[in-house]
Amino acid sequence: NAKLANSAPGSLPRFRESQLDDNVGYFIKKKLRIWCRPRNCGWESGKIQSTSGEKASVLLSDGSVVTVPTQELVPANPDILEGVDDLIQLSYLNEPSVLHNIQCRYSQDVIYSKAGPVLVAVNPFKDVQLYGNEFVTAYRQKLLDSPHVYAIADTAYDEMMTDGINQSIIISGESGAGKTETAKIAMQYLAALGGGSGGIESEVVQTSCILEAFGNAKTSRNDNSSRFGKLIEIHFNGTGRICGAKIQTCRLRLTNACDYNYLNQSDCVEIHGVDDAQKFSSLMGALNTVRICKEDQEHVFEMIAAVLWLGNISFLVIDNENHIEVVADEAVMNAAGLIGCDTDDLMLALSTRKIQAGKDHVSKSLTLQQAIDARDALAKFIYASLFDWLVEKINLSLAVGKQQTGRSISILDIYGFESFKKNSFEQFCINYANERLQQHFNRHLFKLEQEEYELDGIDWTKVEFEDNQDCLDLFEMKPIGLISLLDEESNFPKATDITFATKLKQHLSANRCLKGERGGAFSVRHYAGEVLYDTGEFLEKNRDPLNSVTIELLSSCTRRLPKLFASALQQSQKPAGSLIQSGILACQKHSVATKFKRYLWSAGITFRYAFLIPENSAHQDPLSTSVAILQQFNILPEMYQVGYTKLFFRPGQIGALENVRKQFLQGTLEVQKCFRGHRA
Ligand code: AOV
Ligand code: MG
Repeated sequence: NAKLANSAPGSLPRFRESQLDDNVGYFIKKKLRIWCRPRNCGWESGKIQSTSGEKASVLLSDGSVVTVPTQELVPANPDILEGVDDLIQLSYLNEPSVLHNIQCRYSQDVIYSKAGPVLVAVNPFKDVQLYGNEFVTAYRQKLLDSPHVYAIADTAYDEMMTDGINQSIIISGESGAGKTETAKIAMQYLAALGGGSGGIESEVVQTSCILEAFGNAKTSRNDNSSRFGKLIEIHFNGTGRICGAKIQTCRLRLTNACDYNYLNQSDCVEIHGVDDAQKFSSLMGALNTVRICKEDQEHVFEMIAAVLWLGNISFLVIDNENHIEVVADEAVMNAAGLIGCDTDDLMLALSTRKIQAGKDHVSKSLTLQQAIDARDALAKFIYASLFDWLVEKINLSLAVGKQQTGRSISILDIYGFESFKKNSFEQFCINYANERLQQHFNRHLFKLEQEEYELDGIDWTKVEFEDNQDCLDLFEMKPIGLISLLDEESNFPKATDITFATKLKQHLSANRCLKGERGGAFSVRHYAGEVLYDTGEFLEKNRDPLNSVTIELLSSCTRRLPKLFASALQQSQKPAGSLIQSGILACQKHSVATKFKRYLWSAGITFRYAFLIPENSAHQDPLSTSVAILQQFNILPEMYQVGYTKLFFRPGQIGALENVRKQFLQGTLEVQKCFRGHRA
């Protein structure tokens, strides 16, 4: 069940596989291990016994002998490298070696590994003894240096404090991989480091409880699946104490109304091992912590109740054309009471819409399907607005006393890649957001990095990685991409899910990432695997079905929140286009707002250590000075390369340099203290 939090299995970058090529003879002679995929499924390790033409006979570890094409053999690492902390330490960096190393660690409950500057986390699905005050202290004091979220957060904190540069921690991985838990662990560490007397750090930590209570839902892949993406920005003052925080969310606004009323429809209202009463009391505690007053807390639960009652509203078909009227039962009465309007007005809003006839507006009865859509749209709107309002409240509370210090650490946690048996519009949006994040990751980790090596004339082995630009183009190209075609069809009155699917096949089949399927289905080849989408309901979900009668009704409600939600909607300057566009614009803002910076290779590395070298060499040209520094630190030539403008270090070297620097500064401080003492 293991999943990689930072890199879903399908998204492992395609490392240069170090094929055996001409070295087969050497592997036979030295009896070295190799990896092969004899049955075209999992990787197995074995030793080559002999070769004949293009085929090799391999003795597997279970004693069986198989024949495999020689070019499919991949070298295995020597035993001495088994379970190394950092995947970069592996002599052969290929898929089976990476997976084997991670599995080997995981079997001993070591869930974290490193891949250069990236932390790879595997979901343990149980409590592992790796967190808490003792570990926080150990990582803070650098007594522990094994890969950990704490170490990542610690580095971010140090970099922010020493260089004054804002930091970002980006967490990616498929649904259920452990992103949200990882984000919370990072937040806990930062809260422990930056805790002061104000108590804002505990507010920051408790925001997760509120956001999860309203923004998460059970899916078949994750009992506590985030249905929104969030970027938490934690602000620090000059002495490193937390002085405020800000949360931005991008939410699909697509929470399925079926999940509410129909909470019973999913057949799973309980989650094994989860105590709802206890969770509820934590939620109330958290609402108090972020200063949401008792009255507002009541309003929140009234809105939840209104959403549930709305879901129970039913309709009666009254003519041959499927027109309806609303059944006047307790559901509609309770819903109206909770939002503060007349029952008749709510019934009218759910059964009619206004259309333009010449200069006038006339009322037109809704059909059953239209009425169901209108009811669900209202429920979704109230729920989504409630969530946004909560985020706003939390932000207000977190900003209390905030000074603009310019020092912050941001943590990005989005909804992870999803592939179910049936995938609809929600998965389409979620997977698109992940595709964008993956590109951000690829660009910063591989593309920009390698471009920099090239510019600086560094001799390195090019890392092949799978660029997902084609897939992004499939979604984003204008005028003909998945999103623009979807918008076009959504605005076309006669369009159906099938006409949409047909258009996709007609216009987009040239893109290698799209595959037309039977009926109203299509597949997309995502970076993390192929997903089959069913276009059923795509158009409705993409349209904004909240009609003007409903909005008017909400603005005339006597209750504060519905009124507020309606005016926020009227005021919001939505970008032209549909819901999906606004959702995606929000996502883009986040991923652009979050800059991934590879800390090892930052420019300006060079003279941070210059104070340690002899006076005369400090006046030399930059290159000679740099080399003098490296010699001073006994850094071996194979641990770095000299570029035209920068020095490039192998992982770990900067840490070593930093330690020496710290010791030196500490020593200087001690000497100064001594000196002052003598003078006194
Ligand atoms: P996700 O955020 O990546 O999925 P979560 O962070 O919600 O996944 O993790 C799913 C579940 O895995 C949690 O509820 C925990 O039970 C367990 N888990 C994850 N990390 C740990 C850990 N470090 N220690 C113990 N248990 C853990 V989604 O939000 O669906 O994409 O949208
Ligand atoms: Mg999550």
